[in-house]
Amino acid sequence: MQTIQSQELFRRARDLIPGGVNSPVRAFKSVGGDPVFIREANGSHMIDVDGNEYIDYIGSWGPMILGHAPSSVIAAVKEAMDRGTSYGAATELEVQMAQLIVDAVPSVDMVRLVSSGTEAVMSAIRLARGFTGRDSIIKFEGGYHGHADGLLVKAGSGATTLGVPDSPGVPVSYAAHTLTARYNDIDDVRGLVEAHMSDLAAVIVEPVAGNMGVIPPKPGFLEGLREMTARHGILLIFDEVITGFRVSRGGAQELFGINPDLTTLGKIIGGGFPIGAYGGRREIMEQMAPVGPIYQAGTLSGNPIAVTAGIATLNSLTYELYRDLEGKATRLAEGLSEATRQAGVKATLNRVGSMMTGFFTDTDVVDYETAKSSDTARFGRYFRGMLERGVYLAPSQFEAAFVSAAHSPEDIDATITAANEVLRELE
Ligand code: KE4
Repeated sequence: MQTIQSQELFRRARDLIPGGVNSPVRAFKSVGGDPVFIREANGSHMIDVDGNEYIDYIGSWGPMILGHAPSSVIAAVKEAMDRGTSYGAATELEVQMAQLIVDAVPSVDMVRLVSSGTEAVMSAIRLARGFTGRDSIIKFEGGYHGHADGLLVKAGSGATTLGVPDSPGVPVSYAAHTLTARYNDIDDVRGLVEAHMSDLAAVIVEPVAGNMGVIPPKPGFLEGLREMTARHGILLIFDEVITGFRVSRGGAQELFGINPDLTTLGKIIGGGFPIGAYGGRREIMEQMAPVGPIYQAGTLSGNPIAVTAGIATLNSLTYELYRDLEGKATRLAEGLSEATRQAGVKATLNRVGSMMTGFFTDTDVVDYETAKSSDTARFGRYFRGMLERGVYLAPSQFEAAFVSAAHSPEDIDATITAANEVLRELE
């Protein structure tokens, strides 16, 4: 596989953009080698600037549940563009999007659109603090909720990948209000709540962790969070930026039957355009300006093109699509697990719906510590072997792979074949 054009672009990019990328995890730093530069994508495939073609399991880190450039979304966006790209004024499209989210997400009575998941989480935390009059929050070690200052404490995803889970530049005074607990350890949470309950505004959790690699909630964990927070007037925030419309149409809260007080969304609801959203109970949401006193704003919030792409995407997410995704993801997970057994390689695979992560370890991966104990160097060699065989996984152990509606049985079989080859030779 030759990557001459990518190498030249990476050389130029590093001179102009920190690390040559606009988001750190794209730099391949933790898996070794240099990133390939993508020229185009369609369906389940991406093609790089040297013409190499890949079966794509990043899906833009979650948004592309339909696959790349789905015709329904592209047609809707093209038609919308002729009416202008941004007005900075209210539109019917935003009403339609709000209705779609309220109808789909069980706990959401009202919703506000913003332009990224980070912005959604930042706003939800401010709302929780303003609604409760309290300052502290609990997040989980390895949880990633975007890069707002107070959330870059023991953060997962790229922060862990690059070894900066507690980023410099965050004032100690900010981080002091962010307490951290172990994921899937309700007793650890209970200890923090009992010690800090008078100052706790919220607990924020990824109901299925996606930023330590995929880690499902243990039975009773989310239920325990719900019961404990309700009892102490602490708001429970489900960060469903990944899981929203991913693990089911109503997200993890529908899948597990647990209603948080606030929900953050992103990724899929924008169909590949910049978007985020936060929503929840009416009495809480009506604390937001201009109805209530808590402020949040955005030039491109509810942008008509992003919302058009989001509406076209959500309108395609049928019951049959999720059933099809489950079948494909099951087939892939079983094939990959069998490949590691055949190769005699110690590995475990975590999956919820069409999001999954393989870890090179023989222990169950249930939290940040067990995720970090896996052999990340071996993951890097596996990643590069798969890339050379035309399979593009997430370039980090601490991310999720996503199956889309566009992945064909042939894609799944080719991926399993590539895995068998790579694992047989894996050091
Ligand atoms: P964005 O600001 O990147 O749109 O969303 C932040 C965010 C919030 N909450 C969760 C659960 C998230 O996973 C994310 C962002 N996800 C990462 C990948 N795991 C985005 C990819 C990147 O950082 O380049």
